[in-house]
Amino acid sequence: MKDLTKLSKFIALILRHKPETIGISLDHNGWANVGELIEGINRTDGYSIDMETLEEIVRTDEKGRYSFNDDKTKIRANQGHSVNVDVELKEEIPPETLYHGTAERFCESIRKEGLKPMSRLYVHLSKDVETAVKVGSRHGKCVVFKVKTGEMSRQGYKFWLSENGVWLTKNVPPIFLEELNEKR
Ligand code: HQG
Repeated sequence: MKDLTKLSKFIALILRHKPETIGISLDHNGWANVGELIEGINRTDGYSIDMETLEEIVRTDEKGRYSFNDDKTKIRANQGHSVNVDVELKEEIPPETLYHGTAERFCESIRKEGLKPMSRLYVHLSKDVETAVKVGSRHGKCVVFKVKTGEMSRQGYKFWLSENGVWLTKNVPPIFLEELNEKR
């Protein structure tokens, strides 16, 4: 099997954070031109891609990170951006509880300031503890916070659900957070 992980990570970097790495830009809605993306990647040392491989990456990505437009002339990341684009997220009422996995070393600051988007546009929340553990473990020893999203929503905080099922919000004040680690 082809190892598409390296290419997929590079595409995430381009479509979420640094399109300029390959000399392209994203439009207002986060779309990149597919032809430009393929040419740009092929101009980069150590990377090569064709349309078939790009389609395979989009189709098989385990988190559904990317979408094509209808005629596959454009591609974008569904969430996770640091560049300021509007991916036309759907505002939705969240479930009563969502989860956020993070690293132990961030907890003191999170207890004080709540959850902030940091380098991204939104705070990312997971629908179950298992997913939150995976997300948090990317950063170090994992701690999971339970987020009282129902209460937040009733108080007027907005939530969006990305095309690939990630819950997003702008910030979570500490009063809506409850640490779960000691209970697991
Ligand atoms: C932490 C992955 C200190 C926050 C995942 C996190 C996700 C604070 C880190 C998506 C803080 C930012 C996003 C505060 C938040 N003080 N630290 N006040 N507030 N933090 O990677 O949520 O594989 O930007 O807890 O699956 O870990 O890329 O966010 O640990 O859905 O598709 O600051 O990325 O998806 O880290 O992950 P990140 P995240 P992909």
